[in-house]
Parts: sequence; structure tokens; C-alpha cells
Amino acid sequence: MDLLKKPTEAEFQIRLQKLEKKYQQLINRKNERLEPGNGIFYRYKYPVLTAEHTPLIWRYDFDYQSNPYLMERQGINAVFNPGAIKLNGNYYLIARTEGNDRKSFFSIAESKNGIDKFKFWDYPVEIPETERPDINIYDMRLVKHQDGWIYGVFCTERKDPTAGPSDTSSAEAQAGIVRTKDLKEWERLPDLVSPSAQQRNVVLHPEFIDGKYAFYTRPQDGFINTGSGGGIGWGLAANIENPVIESEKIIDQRFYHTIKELKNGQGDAPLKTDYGWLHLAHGVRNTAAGLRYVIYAFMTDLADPTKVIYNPGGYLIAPQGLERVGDVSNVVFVNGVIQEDNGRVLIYYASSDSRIHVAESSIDRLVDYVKNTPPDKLRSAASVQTRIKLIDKNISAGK
Ligand code: M1P
Repeated sequence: MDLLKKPTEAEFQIRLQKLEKKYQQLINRKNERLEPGNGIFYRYKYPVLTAEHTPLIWRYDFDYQSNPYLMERQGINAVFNPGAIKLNGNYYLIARTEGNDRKSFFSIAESKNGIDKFKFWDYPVEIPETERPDINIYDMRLVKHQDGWIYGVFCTERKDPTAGPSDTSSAEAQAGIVRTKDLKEWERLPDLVSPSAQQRNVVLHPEFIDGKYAFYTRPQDGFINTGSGGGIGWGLAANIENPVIESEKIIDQRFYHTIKELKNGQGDAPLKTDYGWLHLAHGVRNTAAGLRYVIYAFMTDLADPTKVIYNPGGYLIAPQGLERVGDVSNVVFVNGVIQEDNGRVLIYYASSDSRIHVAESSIDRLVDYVKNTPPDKLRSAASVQTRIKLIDKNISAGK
């Protein structure tokens, strides 16, 4: 095609067909499990969702009269950090979808097997606003609660009202709450009120605790830095329609020279197992190249979800290969996990704030992992001793 000439309608149609063919190939591509895995989980060859998976009708005006060059005028920059749920046999992701204008919104993609062929619904989700409109919304955790509703708890970000006129970047993050029965009609509830100046990574526990709604929180002083706050917190709210947490306590602290030295945050709601509540979370440390986000696991007591009973050392998932590169590089992040009746667990993790992957595991494997992986003993010499124990065992067994 001659770049310097306006395309004819026939040329427009040919290019449109090419775009559609490429799009269909992408969204119908079969995924492949990557063997042999590490015994804990399997990765898959392809991301399950990327910006290119978003429907062409969201991005292109298909009218030759108004868009003769068939320009992608409303591009999508990234699709990441999805909440996840299985309903009526189908797998749904509610993805953080970011337009080229940097605004995030939620959109739902559906698959029959949870591994591939995720297809976006025609329209993104319209989240009702509160009296104080959200500027940016992201990272929804979907939870089927004991009360019968499906809740979505997400981060609502607004300009910091105390920022001076020349400060165009200071923001305030809080937890927004919506609920639904069908992922189609969404009711907005008031934002969570807590003692902390900022909140991100807030997650609703699926069951009542002492008759109250229980939240995992992440109190922080600043928008990026947790300051004197940080750690995965816990607080109870008597009423979800006026959700107020009077006091927060930290149940999983950040710790010097660990994978969660700088900050951490609860992933999705914890999974209920016979041995305890199984948590996936993200941990952040600083490096000369910037922050590094990994995913880790821990377990809390079934009767008292604030009590950590297993705390395996190190990370469960760290960014690998292409996962390491994106808008915010060296990040893996989880806020959507599906636990199936047969014990299969699908962990939807995003890499580098750009795309979504699936890791496949099972409750048995993850429980074994949290119970039997040595904890971080917090010193190099102690780590060497832990490793020597393993080597001794293998050598004396003739390996
Ligand atoms: O950019 C990495 C992640 O940063 C934030 O997570 P946290 O609050 O723990 O720093 C979130 O904005 C998250 O969406 C993002 O993936």
C-alpha cells in the first residue's frame, strides 16, 4: 500500500481482513503446558491475555468514511492484574485494562478451560462512581462471600487533596467495593474507611469472622512507599454497606533482607484447605535496577486467620525470561486465583504490569510446599546450614 495515498475502500477492506485474521488466530491459539515444571506448579507457553487480545471493536473505528486509514485511535496499552472466578463451569478474569491514556478500567474475559482461548466480553465493566469520582481504578479481587454476594474490592486512586498546585503526581489510594451476583450488574458500596492514610491490596476474607466482614489490608503512609506502615494487615468491619475498620493489625510483616523487605500485599482471598488458609501474596524488594516483585505463599490457622502457621522462605514465582520486561519491569503480581472442586488451582499472575499468565498447581502441592519448604532463617550462614542438611540427606541416600 502506498503510504502517501489515502487507501481506497477496497484497500481498507483488505487491511481490515488481515487485522481480523491475525486477531482470530491469537484468541483461538491453544496454550501449551511447559514440562517438566518444578513440581510445585506448571507455567504455560503463552500469556493467557495481552493488550492484543482486546477486541478490535474497542480500538478501531471500522467506518471507511470516518477512519479511511483504519487507524487504531483508541489503543490498549496493557492487560494485567486480573481478579478471577469460576462460575457455572466457566473461568472469568476481570482484568486491569489500561488504555493508551493511562486510565485503567475493568474488562471481563471468559474461557472454557481457564488455560487458553480467553475472549473478552463486548463491553468493559461500568463501575458506578461514588460522590468523589475515582481517577483510576485497578487490581480487583473477586470473592464469593458467605453472605451470597460476589464482592469486588479494588484500588481507587485519586489526586491527593493535600497536594500543592505544582504537584501533579501525588495520589491517594483507597479500597473501593462493588458487589454483583452475575458479573453484569454491579452495585457500588462506599469505600472502605480504615485508620490508614492510604490503602492498596485490600482483600475481603470469604467468611464472616465473629459475625463481621474481615479484610486483609496494606496500610501505608505514602502512595508508593509504605513508610512506617506496610505488611499485610487485618481488620474487621461490622457492616459492608458502611464499611469501617476501627483497628488494623499486621499479620504478615515485611522483613529486612527478604523478598518482602520493602513491601508486601495479599494476593487473592486465601484458599480454604484442611490444614489452614493458603495465602498467595506479593513481596517487593529494592535493587539497583528498581523494585523487584515476586509471589510468595504462607498459611494461616483455619480458626484464626490472623495466625501464620507456615511461612516457607523465599519466593514461589519470580519473573522469568520475557516476564521480566514490560511497563514496570521485573514484576510478577497476583490478585486472581481459582480453586476447583477437584483440587486444581489456577494462579493468574501478571508480568511486568503488561500481560497475564497462568500457573497451574493443586491444593495438595501447594499445601506440601508451604508445610515442607524451609523458612527463611534470615542469615546467609543459616541458609547454608539448611542447604547442607538437604545435600547430606541426598548423599547418604546414594544420590
Ligand atoms: O507496579 C507494580 C505494582 O505496584 C503496585 O503494587 P504495590 O501497591 O504493592 O506496590 C500496584 O499498583 C500494582 O497494580 C502494580 O502491579
